Amino acid sequence: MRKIIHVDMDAFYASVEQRDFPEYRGKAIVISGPPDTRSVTMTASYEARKYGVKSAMPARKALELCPHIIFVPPRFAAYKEASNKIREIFHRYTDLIEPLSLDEAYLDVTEDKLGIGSALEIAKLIKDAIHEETGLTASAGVSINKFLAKVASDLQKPNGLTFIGPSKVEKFMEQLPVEKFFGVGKVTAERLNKIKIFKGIDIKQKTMSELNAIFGKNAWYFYNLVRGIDNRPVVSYRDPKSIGAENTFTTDTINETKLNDELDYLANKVFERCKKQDMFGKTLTLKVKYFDFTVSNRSITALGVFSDVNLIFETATALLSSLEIEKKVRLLGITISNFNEAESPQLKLFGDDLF
Ligand code: TTP
Ligand code: MG
Repeated sequence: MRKIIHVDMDAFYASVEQRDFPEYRGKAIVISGPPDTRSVTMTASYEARKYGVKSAMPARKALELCPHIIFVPPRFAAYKEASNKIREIFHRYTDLIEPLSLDEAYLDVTEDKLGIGSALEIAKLIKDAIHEETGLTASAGVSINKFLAKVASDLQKPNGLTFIGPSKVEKFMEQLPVEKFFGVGKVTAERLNKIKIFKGIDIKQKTMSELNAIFGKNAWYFYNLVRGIDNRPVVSYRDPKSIGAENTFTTDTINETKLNDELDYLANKVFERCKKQDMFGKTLTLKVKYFDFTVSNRSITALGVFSDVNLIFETATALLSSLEIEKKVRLLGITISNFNEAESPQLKLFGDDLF
């Protein structure tokens, strides 16, 4: 049985602003561009949420809902700094940390560095340390897998701590409304409700073939999930040396269009991974494995970082043509390395990891 904690900061950007600017404390604020632009809100303080203001709505709408709301521009460096601090706190207890965004991470504390043993106790210590050292509050969920820990962290926000112990997992999943399930958005939830699926138990009562018809390739995931099983590991992203993607062709090919299409696909995949980990490197390596299993690698180091999908694609195609391929290709791969975190042009804001 694993011990997983999910930590998520409360109204993260807004809380940092309220911490740093006392005049915003206790006030309805929203992190966003001005309302007379096409800006979209990033987050709202809990005071503003009472009026229905939330993330990802037009700034104009936020003003309509709450006429006295204060618009605050984002200060990403401050959020990044708080994010680094909370990661440093996590590392006191485990190195098995999977950040999902600046303000959110999974921790696997099945074996913790200090030998504390109780995941609930560790979660308390982490929340206290975060409060003491950053002046911000976090909510945490503690359970036996990632799914349950994440749902739990949301149950008693803000400043919540929710534990779903092994003996409570089955009941909890049966009662859980489908819209709380990972990957089930509003549209899917409505579709499920139409076929009388409202809660976990309604999924549990379906046969595997019925689930196949409803969820397609994710049927197994849901079959297991309602039984309290989610075996996705906590994957630590800390300081990878390289980020890459490769793919073997179904049939070996020397066709230029096919090779370039594949590079396009790989460039997108690598770029998504770089974004997810907020790591952009200066060196791109193209790997070509031929039908006879011989391999060529070509690398190029740029002056700046590969922070754009087209640049990755164009560089990879240029490297491919420099190889003057004369035999059928079995596999292509693109890898980015040579990271320098300080130069990362982007901050990863939020993300998910199932679909
Ligand atoms: P969330 O954790 O989703 O939200 P939150 O921390 O503001 O509030 P909660 O207490 O409900 O957890 O996102 C973390 C930060 O990411 C958030 O403060 C701002 C940013 N963000 C965006 O910029 N755009 C978005 O659409 C969302 C959802 C978040
Ligand atoms: Mg949050």
